[in-house]
Amino acid sequence: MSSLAGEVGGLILENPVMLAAGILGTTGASLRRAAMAGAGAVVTKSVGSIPRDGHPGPTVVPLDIGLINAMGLPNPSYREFQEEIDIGKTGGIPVVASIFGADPDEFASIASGLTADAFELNLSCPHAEKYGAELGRYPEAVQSVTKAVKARVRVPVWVKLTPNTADIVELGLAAQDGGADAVVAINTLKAMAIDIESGYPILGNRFGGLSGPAIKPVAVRCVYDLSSALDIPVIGAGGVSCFVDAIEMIMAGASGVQIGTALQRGYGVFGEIIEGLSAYLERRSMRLSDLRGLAMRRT
Ligand code: RRO
Repeated sequence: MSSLAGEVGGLILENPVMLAAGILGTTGASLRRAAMAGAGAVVTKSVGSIPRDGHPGPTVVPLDIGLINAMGLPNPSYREFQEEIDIGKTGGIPVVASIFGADPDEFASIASGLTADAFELNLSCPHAEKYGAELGRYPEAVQSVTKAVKARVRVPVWVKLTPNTADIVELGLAAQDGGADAVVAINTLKAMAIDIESGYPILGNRFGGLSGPAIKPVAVRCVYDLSSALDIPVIGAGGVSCFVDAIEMIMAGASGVQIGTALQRGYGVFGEIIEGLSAYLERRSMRLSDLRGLAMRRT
């Protein structure tokens, strides 16, 4: 068996295939199940400083090409969430806490109040007032939030970037300047769907974030651009559904990949991707590091 083990953004992982922040990271039991299914690391649902119910429903629009969600950062607050992280840890792999706040101080106080193997800063949710991309589309905010969290924790800090910008590299460089250990690209693309019978937007929040196969080419392009410009690792997320997609991300420069929407098919997706990746490397007598950034060759 070819080894998929290695370092990704300051964490030593058995394999580079992770659970993305989102629906399955809301409980310790689901984090643990992802670990048991073979994930190399798991990222929690984003947590903030006070409990939030999230947006009014409907919160999800299923599409043939992916889905649009506007969950609205529902979470019980970081104080109530430590227990879930601790249960997730019994899966035996790193648990990365995704956190959100409205400013550098709020991010830093949440990070210092939680124990996790790493933090992923959500500076990219496309549909939450005062949070996510409302901060994360400004390079100065990305840098100052990252710097504030780095000053307060001793574990790796990843920054999840928004694709809803003219220049994602500018945001990646800001995260790097703030001391980030890695960037994660991408969060969902701002989107909407309209019910043609009523003439109203379907989502309770009107707007949401598009994920799944539809956004994979955008994610691959963002990973490629970021990998070309940054010195820190890039973790690819966005529409990765099978091992071919994972390889594409790695060839674009990704050090690891995160799986979200594809988990609608069940936890077995982790095993499929890991086995496919392993068999591909074995067939070609290659190591994972031989694939990384292959598409950046100029000759
Ligand atoms: O909770 C959400 O609605 C949500 C979040 Br925090 C995010 O980062 N991205 C997204 O598409 N939805």
